[in-house]
Amino acid sequence: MASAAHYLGFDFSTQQLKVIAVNEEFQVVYEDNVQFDKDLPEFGTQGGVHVHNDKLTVTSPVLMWVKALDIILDRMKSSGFDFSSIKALSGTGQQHGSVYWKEGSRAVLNSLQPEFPLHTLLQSCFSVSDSPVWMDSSTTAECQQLEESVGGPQELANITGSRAYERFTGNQISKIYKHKPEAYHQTERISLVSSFAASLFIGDYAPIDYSDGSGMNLLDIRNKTWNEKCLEACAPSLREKLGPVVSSSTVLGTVSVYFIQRFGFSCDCSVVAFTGDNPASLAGMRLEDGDIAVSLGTSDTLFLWIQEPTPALEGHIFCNPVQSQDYMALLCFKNGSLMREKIRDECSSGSWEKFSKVLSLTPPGNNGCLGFYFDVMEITPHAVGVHRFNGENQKVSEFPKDVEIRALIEGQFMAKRIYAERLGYKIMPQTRILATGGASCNQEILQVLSDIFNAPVHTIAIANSACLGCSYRAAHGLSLKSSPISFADVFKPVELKLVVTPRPEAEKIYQPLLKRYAECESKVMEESRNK
Ligand code: 5FX
Repeated sequence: MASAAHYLGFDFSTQQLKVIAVNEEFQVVYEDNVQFDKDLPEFGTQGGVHVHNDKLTVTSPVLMWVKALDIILDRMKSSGFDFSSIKALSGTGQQHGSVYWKEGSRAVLNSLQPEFPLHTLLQSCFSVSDSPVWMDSSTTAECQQLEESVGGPQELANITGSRAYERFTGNQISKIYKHKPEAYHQTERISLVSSFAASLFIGDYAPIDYSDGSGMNLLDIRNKTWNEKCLEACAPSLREKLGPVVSSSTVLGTVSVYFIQRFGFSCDCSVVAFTGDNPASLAGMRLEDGDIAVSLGTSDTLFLWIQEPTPALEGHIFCNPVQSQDYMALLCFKNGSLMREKIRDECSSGSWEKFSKVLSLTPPGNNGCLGFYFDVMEITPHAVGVHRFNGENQKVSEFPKDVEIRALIEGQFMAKRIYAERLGYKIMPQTRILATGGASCNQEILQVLSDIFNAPVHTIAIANSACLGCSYRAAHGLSLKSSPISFADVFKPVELKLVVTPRPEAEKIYQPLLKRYAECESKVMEESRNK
């Protein structure tokens, strides 16, 4: 691998840090990951996070992420990887999480000594050692305050692309300011997980990119500048602490001397702005206008490329990570895999095989039985608990096991269709659904997805789309320096595998059911509010 040129992508996700190297043909030549729970047990995380006693506050130790980078780079070095061949690198992080750099840290970043690992050098650089992450839902009060100060939820959505969400960074910063004022005042820079990781590579504070910056309830997604009213509503001096915002394909500079001396990186190795994991996945999947990507992982997400933002009260509009004048719509559902696994354990003795068999034997539409399964407070919609309705719209406390399994899967996908349509998405004859993530290998689950959307479902022969997307973004960002070439011109569409097509009777069954699902959902939300 000595002479070829390479591009690197890093993914600081919730449970692990991943790295991928691609060659000039964009084939993967190196891949590795560090699992936070297993490889860094000294931090005592579960699934990469600490859930606090209130069950609402969720954080990750920032030094765990730093140490994971030390480990992954050391392993790459031991494997003989030629760092001098890397032309550019970029990366991604779980969205919304925030990192608080203590006064004086910029000077430390500027002069990292190559004989020491980063976690030793940076150990006293953080004014908040436990970073709030996207799973946190403890900032309801801050959300209300922000929405009120700009004239209501729709107004906030019109400016920032989303109404106030608990996990969105502005509200998290506001909570830190209120509850840890001293730490806040000692903070010189606030980064997102993505820009924090980029900062490690450039040895300076890296700017936040437009796309990940759209997940903060602070950025005006049309002007691409911080919105003064939002900043003021969250915390004082926030503009200085956040620094500038840049387009997601900006070359921020080159790697710092630390990486040249410690690992043998070339002094010309460019660092392209890091972005959020969902935007990075859009790049990795090489999504085309009109496609709808459904990622079935820890959280389920659904995203699409759009030209015109139409912010709604549920869901998010972000700046597009590969074409900065365009946008992407995102819906995030917290009760994804963990909920499916829970029902699998309860209703099919922990076996996916039995679970799938039930799906193939039960009728589409579940004889009118509908279910809402929110083990933890859901993001879309804001509701919690398990709620079941029989065919007569009456609430029931239990379903037979096979009905329960189908109600869960149908409910999860009906919610996705309803919310995508509310964001302006229209299912057309040419609509393609691109499924990724753990559950995308389950054909019976995908059949339900296909039936409910009345569209064919394809899978993509790529894993780790966010991480891979960043190696592509690194290459694209670098090439933009010499010519204004579009991402789609550099990367041809990804190869898809058609897995399932909708059953002919599906649309007729699900059209009325979708309407009923939306009505029952209003009742569920009403109940959650009154709890
Ligand atoms: C998106 O808004 C989310 O909160 C999640 O998908 C995180 O980005 C997961 F890392």
